[in-house]
Amino acid sequence: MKLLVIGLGQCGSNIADAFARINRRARGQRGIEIVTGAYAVNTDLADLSSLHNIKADYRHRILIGGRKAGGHGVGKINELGAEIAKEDADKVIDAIRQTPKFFESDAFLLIAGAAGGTGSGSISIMSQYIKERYIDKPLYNLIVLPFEHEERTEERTIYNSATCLKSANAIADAIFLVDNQRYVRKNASLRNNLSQINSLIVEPFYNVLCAGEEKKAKYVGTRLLDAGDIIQTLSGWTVIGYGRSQLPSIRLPFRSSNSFRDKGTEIHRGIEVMDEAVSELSFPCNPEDAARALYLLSAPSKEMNLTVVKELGEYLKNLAPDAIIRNGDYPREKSYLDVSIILSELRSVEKIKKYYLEAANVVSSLKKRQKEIEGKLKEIDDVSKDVPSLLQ
Ligand SMILES: Nc1nc2c(ncn2[C@@H]2O[C@H](COP(=O)(O)OP(=O)(O)OP(=O)(O)O)[C@@H](O)[C@H]2O)c(=O)[nH]1
Ligand SMILES: [Mg+2]
Repeated sequence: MKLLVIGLGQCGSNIADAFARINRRARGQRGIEIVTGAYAVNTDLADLSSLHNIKADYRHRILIGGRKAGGHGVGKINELGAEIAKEDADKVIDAIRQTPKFFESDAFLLIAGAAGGTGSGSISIMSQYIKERYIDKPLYNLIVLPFEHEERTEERTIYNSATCLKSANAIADAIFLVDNQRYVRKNASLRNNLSQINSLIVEPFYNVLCAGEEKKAKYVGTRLLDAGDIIQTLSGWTVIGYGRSQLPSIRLPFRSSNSFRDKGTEIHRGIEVMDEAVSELSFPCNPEDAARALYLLSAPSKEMNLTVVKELGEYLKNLAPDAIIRNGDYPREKSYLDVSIILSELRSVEKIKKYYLEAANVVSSLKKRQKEIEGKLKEIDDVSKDVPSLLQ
């Protein structure tokens, strides 16, 4: 599957840059393309300059809101991000139109951080413009939710996240949810290493996107996972995850790979890796809430075995009993067994509900505070009425 990737704001642009990097890797290692074009859109000129993989011209690194933001961002005011996106959407559409391989793109992927201003405010607006223009192509969002410490220290964090999620959900065909906090659970030092988090965010997409693009028969699985399977799976709130295990480099010569014991080990290893994929999902959710799911087993062809694929399917069915499950096998990895999982059409996501509820409280407390301020200003006005003004 080939994506046309557009990153909005700093977070979105950095992750789009990471997609451009895995595309380079796919081209170098496997001779295939998984990204038809990668673009960064921002109100902040310095952030656009700091990217590494997206082409460095103005058509790929697009500055918006020049007059309103002066090249310095919108300071977390996502309403301003939305307004600027409406005014400058044409710049992005123009760039997309000129993508040389545009018609090879299977879908759009727009990316943003929910808690900021530019990306949070512009992702739904840009999605709307692009969708109106290209009605035939699916359009997905990938939205990054903030670290816990950001939620505690800045009131706008919750408000921006909730308004961003609600607006995006009304437009995008599916939204990949990514929780920054998930990546610091195991390794707290990652909090200060956004580029490493970004690599972890894009990694599960690598094999999923590559599998359907392989042309050589020896790399095409018995059950090929292609763009059609992925598009059929993606709908509404979505999470992605993957697990991997290094395979032992030497097989004991006296055991044939068909032996009962080897099969048991392979199944066991597959299940362990799938367990890891489920526990490393990009956003906290209950797999039972998924109405659609997909898994891809990638391993060297000699390790690939349909019994393992089938066992993994049964295992996933137990975790997500209501889901329609699609699957694929991909005989490409050299020394790893790798399982990627997508859970989609999640009917309930507790953490999103929490954002909505807390944002509603923020809105009512902001209204209350505004009323108090207006009352106090009126009080001052009232007591000043007998004081002459120098302006008249
Ligand atoms: N995973 C990840 N999160 C990021 C990155 N950069 C920023 N964030 C998160 O994104 C949120 C802030 O959004 P930004 O993208 O910086 O904001 P912006 O869209 O540029 O908007 P303004 O700067 O307000 O104009 C915070 O929750 C950050 O933790 C990144 O490279 N990777
Ligand atoms: Mg910014």
